[in-house]
Amino acid sequence: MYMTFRWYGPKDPISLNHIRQIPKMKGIVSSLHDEPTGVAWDLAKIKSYKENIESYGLNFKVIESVPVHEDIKLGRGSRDEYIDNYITTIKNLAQAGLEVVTYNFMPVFDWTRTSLDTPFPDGSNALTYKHKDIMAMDPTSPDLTLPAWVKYSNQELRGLLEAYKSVDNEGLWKNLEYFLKAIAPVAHENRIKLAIHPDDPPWSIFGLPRIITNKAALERVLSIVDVPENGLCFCTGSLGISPDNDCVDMVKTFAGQKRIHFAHARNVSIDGDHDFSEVKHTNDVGNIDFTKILKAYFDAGFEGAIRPDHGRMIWDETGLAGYGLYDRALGATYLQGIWDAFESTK
Ligand SMILES: [Mn+2]
Repeated sequence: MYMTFRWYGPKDPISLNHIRQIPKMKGIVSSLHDEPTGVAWDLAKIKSYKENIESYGLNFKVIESVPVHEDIKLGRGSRDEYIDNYITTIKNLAQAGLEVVTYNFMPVFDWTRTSLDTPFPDGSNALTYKHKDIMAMDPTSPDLTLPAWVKYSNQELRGLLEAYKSVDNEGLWKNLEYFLKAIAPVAHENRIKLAIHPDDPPWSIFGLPRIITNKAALERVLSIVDVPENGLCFCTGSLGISPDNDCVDMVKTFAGQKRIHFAHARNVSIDGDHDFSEVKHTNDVGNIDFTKILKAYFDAGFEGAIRPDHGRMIWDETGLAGYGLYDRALGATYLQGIWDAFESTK
């Protein structure tokens, strides 16, 4: 395992210089954030982005993410063009020396929360989700903006929601299958590891299909194209908010099969039926015990990247919700400490 940190590029308020000061920080996870969804990434741009990161003594092997165009998820006629572009991007990333491509297959909305800054008694704040608040929202209301939503115009959003009415869960699986059967063989040839991120939260919102929600779904993804490169970004913070999901068991299974290519470490507290808060990484709170999770990775001989996923805002820090410096740095050192204890006593 090696420790990484997500960086949103030159516009990120947290600098590479600060990130490299975190103890045992080895690498950066990032993306060409200015590229519109669906285009093929230019090799020269990838190379110069990578060189900049590496000039700080950090490696850059993991892309998070190459976004999947909605036309691919919807199975529209234009998807082949976008898949061709995705293939070009995979080849260019391989040529530039990248190793892992993270993606997700969530329709329209990426990770969704109802509050970005719920205050906690200790003076910190963090992201939280209340299902009844989501259910009361009209996603096409012009007044409504929720965190992490792709910024579609109101009209585009209405069009997309309408289009998804004809795509149920099984339809979305078919479209994922079509996509993976096209790109996984290319990833295999080019030694690029594909890492699908589970749906966050792992249930349907606004009537949209969501399919990457549990162990059976992860098994199904891997079976679509059974090559080692077709794998997972295992996110405890997404899968762990469903009480039916046993994350330790899943790490044992999928890391054991060498199909986890990237690990997200986020602790979450289940506050009620479909309600949750993101909490600190330590095992005195929340539903994820990283001593057990990391032991499962350790026993499986996991060699991939891990990163502290979202963190709280502490010490009066402000910035990108979930992506402050301080709490994620604490998370990284906590996780690294657990790992080092396993290493030194094996
Ligand atoms: Mn995650």
